[in-house]
Amino acid sequence: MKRRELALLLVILCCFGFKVFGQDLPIIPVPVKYSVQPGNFPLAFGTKLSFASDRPDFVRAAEYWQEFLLQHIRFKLTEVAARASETNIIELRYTGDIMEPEGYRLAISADKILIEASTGRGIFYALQSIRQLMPPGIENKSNGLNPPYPIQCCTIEDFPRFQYRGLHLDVSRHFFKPATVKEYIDLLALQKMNTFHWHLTDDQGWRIEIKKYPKLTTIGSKRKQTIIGHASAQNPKYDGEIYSGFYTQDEIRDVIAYANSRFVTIIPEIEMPGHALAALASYPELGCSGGPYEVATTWGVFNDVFCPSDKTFTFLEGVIDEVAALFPGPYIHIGGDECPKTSWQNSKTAQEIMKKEGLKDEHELQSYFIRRMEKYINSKGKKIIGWDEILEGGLAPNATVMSWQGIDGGIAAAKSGHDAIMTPQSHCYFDHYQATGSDEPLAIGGFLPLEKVYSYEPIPESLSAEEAKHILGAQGNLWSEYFPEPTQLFYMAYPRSTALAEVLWSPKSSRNFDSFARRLPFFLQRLSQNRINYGNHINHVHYEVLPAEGGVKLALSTRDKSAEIRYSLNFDRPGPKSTLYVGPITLDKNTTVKANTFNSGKAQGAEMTVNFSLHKAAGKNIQVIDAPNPAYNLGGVKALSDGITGSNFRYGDDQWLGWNGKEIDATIDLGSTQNISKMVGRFFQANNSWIY
Ligand code: TNX
Repeated sequence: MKRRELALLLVILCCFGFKVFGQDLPIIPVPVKYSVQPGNFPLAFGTKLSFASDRPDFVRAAEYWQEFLLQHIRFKLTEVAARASETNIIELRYTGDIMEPEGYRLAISADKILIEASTGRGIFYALQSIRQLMPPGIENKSNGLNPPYPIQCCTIEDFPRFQYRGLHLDVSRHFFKPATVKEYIDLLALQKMNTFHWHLTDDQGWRIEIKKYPKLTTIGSKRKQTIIGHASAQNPKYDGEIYSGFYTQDEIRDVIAYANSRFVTIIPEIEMPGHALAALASYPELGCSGGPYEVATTWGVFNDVFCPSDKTFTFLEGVIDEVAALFPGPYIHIGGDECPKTSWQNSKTAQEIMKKEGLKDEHELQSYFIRRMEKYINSKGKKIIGWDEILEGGLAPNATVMSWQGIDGGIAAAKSGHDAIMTPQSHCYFDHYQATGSDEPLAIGGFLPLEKVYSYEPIPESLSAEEAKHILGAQGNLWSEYFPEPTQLFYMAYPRSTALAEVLWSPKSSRNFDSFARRLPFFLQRLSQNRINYGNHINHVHYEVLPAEGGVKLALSTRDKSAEIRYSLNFDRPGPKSTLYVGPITLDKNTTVKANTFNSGKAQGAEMTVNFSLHKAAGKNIQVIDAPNPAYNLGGVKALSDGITGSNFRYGDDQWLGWNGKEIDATIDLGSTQNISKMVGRFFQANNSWIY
């Protein structure tokens, strides 16, 4: 080879090498340590599998993998005994030297994949990393992809930061079939989460068969109708249709087995003493007034709750007997949240119990209720978890607190030596809006975009290192009032739960939103191939209004750095040939700006529309004396005079501001003395949401 050719080859090799070595692995959560090598392992017919067959959890991981491959690429690997010289093999090897119980080491070279772990769980997570390295197309069970399936050569060392990595699902407000629940579990395991919190009972429906109390499902699983639209609407309408659904115990067992094959623990939740209307409608003698009660048809908190009578405890113990026998996990969640005390205040039975037990108020009665149930549940060999209201009136001795109203419940629990799981509404409620567009589907309220989830730090600053050990992890909650269908559920859960998964698994020091955003498209492709609907906001166009002479300038941006932004100013839908955005757009007359992101000529996000109206105050500096209420201040005060007109107010809106008990005293600086003939403001009223 001539010297010039050699030099050229070296340059090419260097470029190639740089590209390979410099790249991210498309794995979420990002592994603790990894390095990428050139080449790949070609998984094909004839690829072998060996595993530590004397270890049941290794066998379970191997069976999962064989089943996964059969479903997705239509063949299994040939099982062989491990031999050092074997090539074209995936080896699941036991190693005692990996201390983290969920950790693994993975070495992928062109002729062998070696996974080492001390548990089947670690092996399972390595397999999820391999799954994410395989072409996304294989996710689609009817894919036409043929082997070999290339798997990038690399080495990985990985283990989770937190032991509790959960997702919750409310199946009471809306029922999700076992097949959907399984899909939900499969995806949470794909992102290395390990706990599924199954919210099985609430006011709007009892969803688990209890053989001893058949009316829970013949009556309690049905409501006569369901509210249409938001529960805060002035004149709510109802659909007039019976809504029902429950899981038989066989179906529950089947879901448990499915979760077990994916190393997912299920925590069943049986709500008490509040959120109990469905149970009371079935057995009215369990309420303080004796009923009759009706399974709820709207959303909210209801005054009728379990009466703390012996009848109630006998009933709940009967329920717990069956629940404890069904679910193999260590925890039973007993709810404990949002229990109004009015029915106890008005009840002779409740007041007598308070007297007899020396309880000074109804909060102590709530605590008595929970402690009594805890004792029973402990006697069944299980531990309780409750929402943070179980702190009211004194915490039950062995309880774990799920901190939802903020982080204070978690802090109080940890400081008193109790375990806590963090699920603050501010960062973990995936039933809240994820974007501000007026095309977002109706949600309960709030505003929780992807970045905010990603920025979540589960360990509160005020805890010492010792106390922080009680923070087991965190969980995303999916309350289903506003998403009746699986497609809507997944839209709310993804990719926000993916962001939380990385928060919970990856080291705090490697958390980086730009890196996450680069890896996310691969994960989303995988979801698409599984026909999973998700919120595709990573490549939305965001705008910022900048002041400019005679109008404003509109700056556009997107978090997807690989996409270009194109826009139109004439109501046309932006297409791949529309004007390319290169810098802030001057707006000096009434204009509608529409924009989208494009990659290889294909629209990526949802279209952004901004209606600009020119007036003297547009884009001018505005100052207020009292700041808006933080819950209604997403766009900052400049939203009042940016020239952009808000549409109908919705939660998560960044164009409307709200003040609570304060005057709106604002000064707009027009920059010079000007004649004003007219001043226009727009106001919004929604009495049921306390907006006047
Ligand atoms: C509060 S979080 C509730 C649920 C609702 C949810 C809606 C909790 C323990 N209770 O009953 O569904 O808000 O976001």
